[in-house]
Order: sequence, then C-alpha cells, then structure tokens
Amino acid sequence: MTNKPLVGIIMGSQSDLPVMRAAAEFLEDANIPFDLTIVSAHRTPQRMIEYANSARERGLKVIIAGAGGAAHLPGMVASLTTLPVIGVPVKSRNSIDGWDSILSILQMPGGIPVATVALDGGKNAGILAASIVSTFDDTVAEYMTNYKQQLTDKVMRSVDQVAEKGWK
Ligand code: RP5
Repeated sequence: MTNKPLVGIIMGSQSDLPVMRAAAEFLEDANIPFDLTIVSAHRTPQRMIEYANSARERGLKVIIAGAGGAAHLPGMVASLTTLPVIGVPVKSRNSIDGWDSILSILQMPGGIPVATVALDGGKNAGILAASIVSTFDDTVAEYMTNYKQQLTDKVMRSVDQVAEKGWK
C-alpha cells in the first residue's frame, strides 16, 4: 500500500469534524492513506476549485465531502472532478432539521452524481470509500470481507442470546 493519500476527506467547516472524523477513523483502521482538510464552497470557492481540479493528479481515487445547511461543497466538487464523490449531509447549527443538507447533496442534476450517505453518516462514507479502494487493492478487499463478517457475527451472537434467554 502506498503512503500517498488515496482518499480525500473535505468538509465545509471545522464544526463538521465531529461527524467527519468517523470516516477518517474507519480509513485509519483499514490502513488506507487519506488526507483531511477544510474546504468551504462558499467561503473559499477558489480553494475548492483548486482542490477538485488537482485531486486526480495528486493520486486521490475518491473524495468524501461533508457539509451542512446549504451544502454545496459535495455537488460542486463533483462538478469539477471525474473522481467519485461521496457526500455527507451534516446536521450543522445553521441546518434547519438536516433536510436542507440532505437535499442539497442528494438532489443533483443529471450527469453530476454524488453518492449521498445518511445524515451525519461519516462512518458509512468511510466504509463506502474503503469499498471503492477495495476494487483495486486486495489487502483492503480482505479487510472489508473481515469487517462484514464481524457485522454478521455480532448479529448472530444476538440471535443466540435471544434464543437462549428469551425476549423477556
Ligand atoms: C457549512 O455551514 C459547513 O459545512 C457547516 O456545516 C455549516 C456551519 O459552518 P460554521 O458556521 O460552523 O463554520 O458551510
């Protein structure tokens, strides 16, 4: 595995970090190199353009972009790069109830998709990015197989417990 970042994690504000760190934690556990920074579509539009335009040549394979409220960052980055973009709607303090962020990221026009995860779904964004990396990296593919097996094992332990102890 290279040390060069394969996944870029960006967010509109430092206030998004509590949600977005879950993506970083999953990638760190999976031993996938990533970089993480703040890029605001509205407050640093030029920086957003530079980030997205240079992403592929810097070696990134997928971008995770999170934002809240009028969440234009994921869609605008997707419009500027041919890399896959995973969008994380964040229920930020300027968000009414989260739907504003969800719809801003989800309801993209034809031709410019953003793979949108659930509200505050930083962890799933990390998992999805890792799945994308697993398409060309066998070590990551094995990690993902083990990860899914752990999920299955956990549920099956619950099945056994309920069967043993009953629902009361
Ligand atoms: C969005 O506005 C950011 O992504 C963040 O979710 C929200 C609030 O930003 P701050 O005012 O906390 O910097 O652009």
